[in-house]
Amino acid sequence: MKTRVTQLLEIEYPVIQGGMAWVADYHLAAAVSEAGGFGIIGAGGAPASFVREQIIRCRQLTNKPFGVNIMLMNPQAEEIARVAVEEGVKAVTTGAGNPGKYMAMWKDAGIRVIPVVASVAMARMMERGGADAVVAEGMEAGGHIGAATTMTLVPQVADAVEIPVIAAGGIADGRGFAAAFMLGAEAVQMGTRFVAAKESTAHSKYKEKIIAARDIDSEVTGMSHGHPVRQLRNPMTREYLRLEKAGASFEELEQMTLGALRKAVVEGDTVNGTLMAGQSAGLVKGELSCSEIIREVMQQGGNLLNPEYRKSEW
Ligand code: TUI
Repeated sequence: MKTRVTQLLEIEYPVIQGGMAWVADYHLAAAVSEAGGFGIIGAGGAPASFVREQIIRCRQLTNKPFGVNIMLMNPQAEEIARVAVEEGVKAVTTGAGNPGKYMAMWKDAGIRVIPVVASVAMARMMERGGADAVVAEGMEAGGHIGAATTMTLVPQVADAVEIPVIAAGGIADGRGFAAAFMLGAEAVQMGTRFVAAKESTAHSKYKEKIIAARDIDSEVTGMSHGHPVRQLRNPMTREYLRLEKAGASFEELEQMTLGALRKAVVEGDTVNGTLMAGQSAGLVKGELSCSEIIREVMQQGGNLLNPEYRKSEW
């Protein structure tokens, strides 16, 4: 299937894997790219040296293009931005901030720049700054989120910019894929579905929680201090929300979640860990390989779209 995004990234299918901190390592990224999608190494809060190592290892597993996601709140974001240039990755996606100051450097190096945005204003700003595409991520997504839903954000971003739009947030199967295209997207990004992939090195207990999750099993913490994070409900979120309601300070709450994502992903601590996941966890029914996931999404999504979808060639 051909869209402006498959052409931009030189991939077979318009399916992009989210750059999830701790989860999106070179194993997952290489598996998604090998399956014809676009794999992404998530830098999260990692140091630049770790990200470089991940890129090198990914290249040993696949000759296909892949990218790096830079979480802009990482204190080493600037160094990682340079590592992406030095290692010559195909594309950079960014999250949780404005990547404006790095864009010229990436463009000069021929890297495709795809900021993740949660608003129309940010999408417009990114287009003016030279972005090649944007990921419009709705609040159904896991992790750090904005306020708009995917259903409302994607068409408004698609109307506001000329560059291609990639839909994210709440998409986990072919129905979500087809719906995203109907809203004006030319690719989808999925995170939660790939956390539970066979090639994902996330702890089995974390994967099991995603697979067992129902529609209403996620919570948003941190709303009161402007850092909303969607994750699966567990004793940690219950305590966090209790403290937040009681007026606990940002610092106090931060202390509670320090290292909690690692606890969930690496140690499988489902009690004290942050089990980041989107609302689409309720759609994830089992642990499939990346290739099986992409094949299923494309088959179901393609059947739903064809022949109505006119922007793409089949
Ligand atoms: O970035 C994400 N999702 C994330 S980042 C992350 S790491 C983390 N770990 C613990 C606590 C908090 C975060 C986990 N999940 N998605 C992309 C995204 N970007 N969603 C929303 C935004 C965003 C928000 C504000 C993008 C730009 C923005 O601009 C603000 C500004 O600078 O004007």
